[in-house]
Amino acid sequence: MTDAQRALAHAFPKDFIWGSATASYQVEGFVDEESKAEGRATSIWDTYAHVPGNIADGSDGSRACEQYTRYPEDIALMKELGLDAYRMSIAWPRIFTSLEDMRAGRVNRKALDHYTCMLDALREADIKPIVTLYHWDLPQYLQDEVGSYGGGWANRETALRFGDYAAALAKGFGDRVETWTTLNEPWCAAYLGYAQGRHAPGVRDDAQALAAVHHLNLAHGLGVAAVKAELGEKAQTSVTLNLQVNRAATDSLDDRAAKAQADRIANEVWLGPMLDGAYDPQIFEDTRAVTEWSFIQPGDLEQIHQPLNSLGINYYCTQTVRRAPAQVHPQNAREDPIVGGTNIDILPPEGPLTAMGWNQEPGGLRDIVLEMSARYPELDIMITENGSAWEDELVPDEAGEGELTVHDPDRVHYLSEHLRALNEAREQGARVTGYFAWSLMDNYEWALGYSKRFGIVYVDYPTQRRIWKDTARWYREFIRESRAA
Ligand code: GBH
Repeated sequence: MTDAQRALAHAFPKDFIWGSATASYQVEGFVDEESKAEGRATSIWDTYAHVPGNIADGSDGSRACEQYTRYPEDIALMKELGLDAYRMSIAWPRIFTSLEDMRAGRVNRKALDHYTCMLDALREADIKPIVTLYHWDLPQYLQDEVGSYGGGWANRETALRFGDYAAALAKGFGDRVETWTTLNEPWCAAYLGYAQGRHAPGVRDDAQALAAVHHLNLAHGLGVAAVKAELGEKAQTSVTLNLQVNRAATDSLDDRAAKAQADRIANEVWLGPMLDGAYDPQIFEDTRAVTEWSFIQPGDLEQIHQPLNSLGINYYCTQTVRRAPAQVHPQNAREDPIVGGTNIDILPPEGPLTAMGWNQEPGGLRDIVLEMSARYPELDIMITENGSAWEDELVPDEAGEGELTVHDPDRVHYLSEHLRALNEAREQGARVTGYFAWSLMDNYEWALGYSKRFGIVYVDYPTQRRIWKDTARWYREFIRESRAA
């Protein structure tokens, strides 16, 4: 750790929350034979992963990091890292294992017991759980057509059922969980899932994607209301958004208008209803050719607009946009057009790029945090994900006999530069209360399978060994320093 990094650690307040994040389908495993007795419905990700060609390495989440059974070991790991908090998600398909059970309100006791034990183990380790209700693993029975059901998030039913699911979790874990996050990155769920088809359920239909946007908003509102109804004011509520940081390619009016339009379809569709109580009417104009938004019903906006305690922001990179010239950029021609934004061109990112092909621009984190903090001064802001993938290589650890490690200076650099940018925002008055590194360990990177590694800890999948990368050691030291002096 450099002196500058040490000084940076000291700049953070003593009660700042240092954490790390994962998601159920990405780490749990336990979906096959052994899990049958435990009860679990198929999720849309099982289905999607089994379609040849959908996943880069043809894999699925059936084993992943086996955290469902290995959580005691993983909590010990968190403890050793010195984490204050663990951001995890609950698998909806484990809680209600069939449509019949869901409709009858019959919760799967075994899954409830499992998460209860895990939450108790976290409490024992003095690690605060930040629980996400939905991180993309929708039960397949809500996607399949049965009566009024089916279509997943394109169907209003799914939002209504999410409200029941949230109530069941609040009832089940209310005395063990303080911070409840309704959704993780509804942008991905709606647009990657229903417009681009790059995520489950693999639909490519812009009108369905916009219906999904609205129903995810509605689900959020119903979820917050259900949690508060069950637990009252002791429950802290939040939502996690991957707010896009769009930069205009030039200062021209056209490019700035393209940026504003990209911001609306990516960010304002959530911020407006959830935090301001309305959709920006310009969004309806932008998407006129796609849908008339007739799925919005009277009372929906009031339902969606619930008071929140905090806003979670996931931040990875920025993108540069411009008004599409008559002849569309060849790079963009391959890309999926933005919903309602075929006149927006996304420019290729500029290096040095991560293994995901994403640019590294810590200033984007500072900017979005300052912007949100100025706009919503009453909300705490948590960085619920931030991290990077690199071509990690296992090598012998010179320091430990026979041990292995990964030297990942690029990841340490990414992390420290983003923390520096975050601290700048903080020092300029932003109300940031926590930071969660994505991810605690390498895991199932969705359509990229196990080919991309975001962990601060390496997972050797065949043996399931957890191996500390340099970043893990660096983060532990950083956290220690921030509490010292
Ligand atoms: C998060 O998604 C997820 O919450 C998490 O589950 C996942 O493992 C993690 O990040 C890493 O991917 O695609 O080149 O235009 C992040 C998804 C990242 C989607 C940035 C949009 C824009 C860059 N977002 N991305 S690009």
